[in-house]
Amino acid sequence: MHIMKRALITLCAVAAVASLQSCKMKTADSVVSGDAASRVYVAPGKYDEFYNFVSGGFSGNVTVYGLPSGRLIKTIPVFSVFPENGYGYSEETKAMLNTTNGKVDWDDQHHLELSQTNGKQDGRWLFANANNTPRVARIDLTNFRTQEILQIPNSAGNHSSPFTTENTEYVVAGTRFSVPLGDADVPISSFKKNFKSTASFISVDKNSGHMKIAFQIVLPGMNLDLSHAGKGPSHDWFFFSCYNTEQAYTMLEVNASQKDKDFIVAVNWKKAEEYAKSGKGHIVPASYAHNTFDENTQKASTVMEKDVLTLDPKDCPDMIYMIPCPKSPHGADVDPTGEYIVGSGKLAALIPVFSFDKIQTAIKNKSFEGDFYGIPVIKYEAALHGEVKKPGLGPLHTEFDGKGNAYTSMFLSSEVVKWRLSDLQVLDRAPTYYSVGHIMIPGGDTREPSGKYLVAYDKITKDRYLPTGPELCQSAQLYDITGDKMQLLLDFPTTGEPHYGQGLPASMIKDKQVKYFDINKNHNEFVSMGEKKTKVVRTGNRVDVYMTAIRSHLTPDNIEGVFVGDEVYFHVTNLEQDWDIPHGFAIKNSPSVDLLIMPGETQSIKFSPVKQGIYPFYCTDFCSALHQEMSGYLRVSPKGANVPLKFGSGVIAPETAAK
Ligand code: RUQ
Ligand code: CUA
Repeated sequence: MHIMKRALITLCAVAAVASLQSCKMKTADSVVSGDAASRVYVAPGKYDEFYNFVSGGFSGNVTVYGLPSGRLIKTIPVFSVFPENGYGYSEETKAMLNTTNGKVDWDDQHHLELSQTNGKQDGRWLFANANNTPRVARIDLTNFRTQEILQIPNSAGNHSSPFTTENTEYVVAGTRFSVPLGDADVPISSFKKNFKSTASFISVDKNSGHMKIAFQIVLPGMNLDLSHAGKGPSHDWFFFSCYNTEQAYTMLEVNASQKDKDFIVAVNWKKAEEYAKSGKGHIVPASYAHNTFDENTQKASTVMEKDVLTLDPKDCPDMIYMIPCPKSPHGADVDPTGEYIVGSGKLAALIPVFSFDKIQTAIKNKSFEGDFYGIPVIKYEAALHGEVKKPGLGPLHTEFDGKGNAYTSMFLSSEVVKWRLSDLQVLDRAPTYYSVGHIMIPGGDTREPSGKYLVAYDKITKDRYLPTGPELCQSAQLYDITGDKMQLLLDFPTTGEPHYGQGLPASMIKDKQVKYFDINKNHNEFVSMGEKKTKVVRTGNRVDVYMTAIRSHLTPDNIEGVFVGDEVYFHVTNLEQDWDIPHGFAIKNSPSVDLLIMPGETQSIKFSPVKQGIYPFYCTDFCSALHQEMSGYLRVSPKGANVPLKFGSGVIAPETAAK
């Protein structure tokens, strides 16, 4: 009977892998212990212990949750326009989305990384990658706003990004799709000859955070997948996983899975830096957009860059080595000591763990098994610390608890597996619901993981939430990892499709938050420094409305003398100097969107009326008891009508400020 049962369970597990629905897995009722609720309960008025920054996948933006409660506390628009607050629509922010292909309003946002000092989180910036139109963004953690977006040339599918070195010297960006350099027009079948993958190293200014592509390493055509920087002894190195070293350009599902092993690409970035400085590189033409938001003028602007410094491994000996890694590796993760590099072959039934020490010895002793386009390939055995045997199916990503343990997500067998770095023994496994992608431990990819919680980001959630038609939410699951056994505490739905996340102790940044912008430092060219400074100015068919917002009125609130065909710009200054008092601005029939103007800030939106009529405008953020009264009227007359420009509040001023 016992044997029967075990056989059934095994069968069930196999079936579950084949089809999640074919077998009823254990439900949360049976795996969540009785006191789980109290451990995620954050009483009203109390703060969460951690911030959890979660990538938005195909939403293009980043969301922020509190842990352990799983409460959504913020959406940070990054690569996608955000009608809710005007990001990407307002005159001030739209340049953030400029690229060499014009304004690109959407992206696929996969991975996040917090800035580090000495291998530890420093709470300054959050970096985000865009896969589809290769870009890297920097978000300021004092105001949770995107400050900078840098496009990456000679790249496609910017997937192995935006991982950082231990002092945020560099943020990397590696190509998932190889492409010909310089957007060359070549036959697809010339892949082997013409297609290249590139690993870009973006330097980050210590004080301002400003990003710049320091150098771009040009590699043979293949797919760079993920990456992580070395730590401590391996500080000078960066490790990229890659697949499709078969160099297939069609039917990759089959053709890119031919070889038993692909590679972990080990890049000595210190050496690369020296080569770049000593003139070993080539400056080649490349055009890419660099967008920055200036806090002073409160406006984003774009600089089109003209070239990039490339490094060819052929000219740079001892800069790159390849380490064979089984079965199309995905994750490349480095443990807190910097000694172990974990590759995750997504089709493998084991997890290879490489030793940095052994890699160094292998390089010294030239224990190579050959080369890949001139890049030495280290013997697998010579680099290997060992293999985790039978960990589960479909290993993807690994995080660390700082106590000598690693946790790997298993996409196919839907579980998180805990194992020991020293002897590679599997210690525990916990089911996920279902098909887990990335996992995250706050600080889990730094020298100092917090080791308290693990969050699994699941791809498929069939039967976990109330059904909502064909599309179901993606979700996150919170585990307590303080004991020997992982304990599932909570499920919470997420926005878009989360991939990687980052977590950090709330105490690190919560007291540094900007509460409002100092109005005296507002140098927006369209600011109104007080209601007396408000005006409406006509220049040809352009009308600039300098407006203020303060509880509970907009000034001016009556405007006449605007005609069909005019281009009207509303520049709204929020005069409040108080925390949590944004005002909104919207006007009837505007195809544009809402503005959400923070205290002390000016935001502008363009409105081009196409029909005559009276257009009410109002504040969209419930700011006071008289919020509903916070409104006004714009009169739009037919083109050429004899209506003088008038504006004001109370009594309409008869005179105009026409130039
Ligand atoms: S990748 S799980 Cu960008 Cu693994 Cu998503
Ligand atoms: Cu201001 Cu509502």
